[in-house]
Amino acid sequence: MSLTLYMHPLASFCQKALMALYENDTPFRPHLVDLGDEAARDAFYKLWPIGRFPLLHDAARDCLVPESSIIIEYLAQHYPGPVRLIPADADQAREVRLRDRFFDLYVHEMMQKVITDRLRPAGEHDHFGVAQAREKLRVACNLLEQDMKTRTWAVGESPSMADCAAAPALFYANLVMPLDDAHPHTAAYLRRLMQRPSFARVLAEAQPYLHLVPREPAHG
Ligand SMILES: N[C@@H](CCC(=O)N[C@@H](CS)C(=O)NCC(=O)O)C(=O)O
Repeated sequence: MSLTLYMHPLASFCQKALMALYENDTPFRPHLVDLGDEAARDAFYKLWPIGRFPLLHDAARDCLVPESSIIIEYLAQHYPGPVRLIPADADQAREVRLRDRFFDLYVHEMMQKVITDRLRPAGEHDHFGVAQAREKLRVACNLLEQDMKTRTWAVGESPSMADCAAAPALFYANLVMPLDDAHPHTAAYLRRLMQRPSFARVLAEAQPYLHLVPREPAHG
């Protein structure tokens, strides 16, 4: 087994890469990084000074692959399986990449902004930034809601990289802005994603840590 994934089961972008690995039963060694542990943090920053995970190491090709989308592209190229997360058709592949960007930039990062602000010390909150992120998240979900009226998956008839991006982004977004309230088709899409065995496994592995997600805004 040549692949090692530096990750944490609670970390949403790691969940995106994990879903892709589980979709194809790709063999890999999970390396859990506890960023709260100084030694583990230092070791990880030595590998990848940007300090964000997931990070994939492939001993067979002697390379490090950061960034969840690039990891999925790498797996599709070098460790393909029966589930084609990047379609062979160039136009469909571009559509998948567009949707992947949409979920990362306008759903995932907006959700992250809202949740990580809750971890800031009193007096250091970015109320303006959080309000902006909530509004962008709402607009993104409005757009998605139109699409999901007629779609099962993000693009085409089978799950792709875009669905791997959607799953954790929508799972945590739902904690910040309950989707059933105004986005019923998006909520139904999230339920489909949660029933997909790959993401169900991701969530089962995150379960012991989920209580660490701050649900309520901190004061200050
Ligand atoms: N664009 C990156 C984002 C990765 C990211 O934000 N990872 C978070 C965990 S979900 C992280 O490493 N946070 C730790 C930190 O910022 O210190 C990707 O797609 O992999």
